[in-house]
Amino acid sequence: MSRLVVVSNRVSVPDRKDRGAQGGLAVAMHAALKRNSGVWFGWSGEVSEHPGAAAFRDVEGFTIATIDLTPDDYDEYYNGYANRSLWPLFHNRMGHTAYDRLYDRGYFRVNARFAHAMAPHIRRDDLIWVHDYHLIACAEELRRMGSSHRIGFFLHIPFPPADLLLTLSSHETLVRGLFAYDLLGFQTEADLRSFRDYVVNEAGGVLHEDGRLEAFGRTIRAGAFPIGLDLDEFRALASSREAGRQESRMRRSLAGRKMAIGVDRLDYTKGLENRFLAFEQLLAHYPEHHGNLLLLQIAPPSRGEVPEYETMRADIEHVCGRINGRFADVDWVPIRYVNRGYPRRSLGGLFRAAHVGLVTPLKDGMNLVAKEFAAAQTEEDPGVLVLSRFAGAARELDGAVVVNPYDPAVLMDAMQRALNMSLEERRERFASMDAALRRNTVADWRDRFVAALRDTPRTRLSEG
Ligand code: ADQ
Repeated sequence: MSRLVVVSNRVSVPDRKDRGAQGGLAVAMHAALKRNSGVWFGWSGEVSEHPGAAAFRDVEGFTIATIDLTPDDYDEYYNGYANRSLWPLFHNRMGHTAYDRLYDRGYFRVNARFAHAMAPHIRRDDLIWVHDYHLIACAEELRRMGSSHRIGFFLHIPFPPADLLLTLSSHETLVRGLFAYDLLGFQTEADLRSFRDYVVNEAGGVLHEDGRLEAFGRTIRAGAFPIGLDLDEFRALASSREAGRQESRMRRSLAGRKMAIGVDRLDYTKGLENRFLAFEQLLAHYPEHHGNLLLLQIAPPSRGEVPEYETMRADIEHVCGRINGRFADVDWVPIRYVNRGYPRRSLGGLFRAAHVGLVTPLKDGMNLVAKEFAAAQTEEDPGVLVLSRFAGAARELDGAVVVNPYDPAVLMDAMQRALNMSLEERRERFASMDAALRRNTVADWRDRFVAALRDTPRTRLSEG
């Protein structure tokens, strides 16, 4: 069987001591790499003036290969084009998008460096699977070097509408880069539609009846492959002793009050400010919640070197402080705002102690926290998930209360409804979400993508 080569910005090293510390995605990739004696290739996380060749190390049954970045690479490719241009634009946040030629050049340079560093280590029959927006241009460089491998790409974040993509001067270069792959995977049908729309209406491409897309002299396949959860693993974590301890600790501190919970990286796409404003309206409209309800928001900071994140952090702290000042009493604070991450085991316990899960991003590729909240619930007394319609997860989790996160009044109504929902309705909703989680686990997602990639015909070099 052919080897699997996974390429992503960061690699995840298996942790034998604490499997629960790894996300489901990492665990699923490790299993596939092990099965295929594969290689996981990515950035080491180190920045150095003179990065050498790739460093290799063998872990349980597969190989990890990493390269360092230079300080310019780090600024232009990682903090620049990936996190200040592509990330905001692909999440419909044009106001946060940086347009900077230096970033463009840095991105394509580093993508080429990835390709050159890995090329000597790829075998003839390897399947190559590239992940996410950091490395869109990787395959094109491999093709330039003569690669005729089957190469697939999965985009973990949304694909933007054409009008937004067109604001990037490098839009055509990017999409041409995507056509160097054999198979493209998106989180949802809506993302796939946005991509097709660009290809057909902006790039003069053709959508064939069987779904293949033709443009830039190549014909490729593209499909929706929504990512799933390692359901058994997460359920086991949520039932672990540590989760139980965290749940009891939380319940003791709640002392009979109800709790809504949010767990997000501190990111402007996650809709935290709107969530807080909606919670404020809830307290203003329904005084019965005073002293009887709290919002626990866990939000570890991320991307602190990107200026937009600093501004957003200050804005959120301001809103949170104002709301707490307005409503708090000597023995009750409405929002507990926590800027640190918790191990996934603990999160499972906290999710179980919550009556409502608030997952209200303004835009999100999938959002695994939504699936994790649903998975952690028990049939006896399930909590209610309030979920943004703009998260990919909303297309699958039809048992959630689906909301428009931009409108605080809508969000307030949804919270009130969730807090007062009958046990019968909560159980029905839980059953429907449970079925959706079972239908599509992270292993199903991975296997479907790899099988589809294996099925694509090998690229003829004259095409490349
Ligand atoms: P992310 O934007 O990182 O991922 P998400 O899918 O919500 O977002 O979370 C990934 C993991 O991080 C989850 O397993 C979650 O438990 C953990 N996590 C998030 N916040 C945490 C916190 N405060 N403390 C501890 N752990 C936390 C990108 C896309 C998503 C897509 C994933 C996978 O942006 O839309 O779902 O990739 O494809």
